[in-house]
Amino acid sequence: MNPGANTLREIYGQPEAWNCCLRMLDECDLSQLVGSRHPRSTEWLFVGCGTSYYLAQAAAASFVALTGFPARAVPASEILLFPYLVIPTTSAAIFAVLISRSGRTSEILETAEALKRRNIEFMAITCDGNELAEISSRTLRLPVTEESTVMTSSFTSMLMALQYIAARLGGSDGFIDELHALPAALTSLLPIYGPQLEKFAERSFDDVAFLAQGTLYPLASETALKVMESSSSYAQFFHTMEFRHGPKSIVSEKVLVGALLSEAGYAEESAVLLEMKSQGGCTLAIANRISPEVRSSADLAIELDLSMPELARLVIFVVWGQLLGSYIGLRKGLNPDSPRNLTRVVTLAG
Ligand code: F1P
Repeated sequence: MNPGANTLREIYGQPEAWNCCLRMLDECDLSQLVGSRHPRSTEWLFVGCGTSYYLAQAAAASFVALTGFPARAVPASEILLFPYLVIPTTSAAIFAVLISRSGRTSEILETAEALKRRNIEFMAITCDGNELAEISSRTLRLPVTEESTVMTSSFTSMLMALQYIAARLGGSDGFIDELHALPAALTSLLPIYGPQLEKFAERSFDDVAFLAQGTLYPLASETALKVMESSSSYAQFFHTMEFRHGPKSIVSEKVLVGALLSEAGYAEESAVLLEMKSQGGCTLAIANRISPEVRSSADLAIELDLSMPELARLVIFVVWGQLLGSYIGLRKGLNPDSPRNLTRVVTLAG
């Protein structure tokens, strides 16, 4: 099989994967999963490792935005190593959401056991099921099959499903209609920007940084992780405005600065990207609408031009980093399907 064939098939297959998940969610009795654990009376705590941790962050932010109640995200290791910081003895009731494509990551399985010991209820969301589905009495298993080591369609599908649940709890049926428009939206964007990213990936960089704020920040984190995993390149992520407070000293013509630009913060965030271009960096802008100034300055501009609200199109923001990572990996002669030093599941010996 050609290097990267699985990863690319899974990235380009996301519209179909999302359609399958939406069909399943429309049929699903979500009250069975969530029970009486409404965010009004219970703090939702999203937990994952690696890509699933950034997914947890994006889900928590979506949850806050859609329900108006607080929610947090932590890596599973924090619950295991520093439980008193994550769940202090006086904390209010907690409902945890354990996120794992494989359902086999040992930190997640140990977290499930630790929560059980403390009588903290949780639900699981997974693609493969495995041991996590056995431990958890409330499991949402999505119809997504991924062969690649790196998580692409599993990330976007699980995030979309958690947004779906948040919208149900928040009473935003209109938001669920917006999610149904995602597969067609991505189908029309992929043939435009896929080839442009493949061409863009011919350039080589010494350093890569992705920037975003608000609900887009976890997507910038995942974008950087995809570039690291799929191309064995070092990539960092920052809150966009924080990049000015020191990190910008890395900028040169061999540095790629990519920005996922929000609507609310467009003026301030795009000013950072323009500044990095003026300091000699190579820039990539991803936004729903791109202003003429950013378009003429950026080395690549990806304009989504979608009518749905920003929160509903979060998953579309990460697809370009998935492609960029894979295409850089291929250009470097690597196989993005099985990146160096990585395994599909991380299990730590006890
Ligand atoms: C999460 C994860 C991935 C990473 C690697 C190992 O797994 O850490 O983020 O790319 O392949 O697994 P999971 O708990 O979601 O299965």
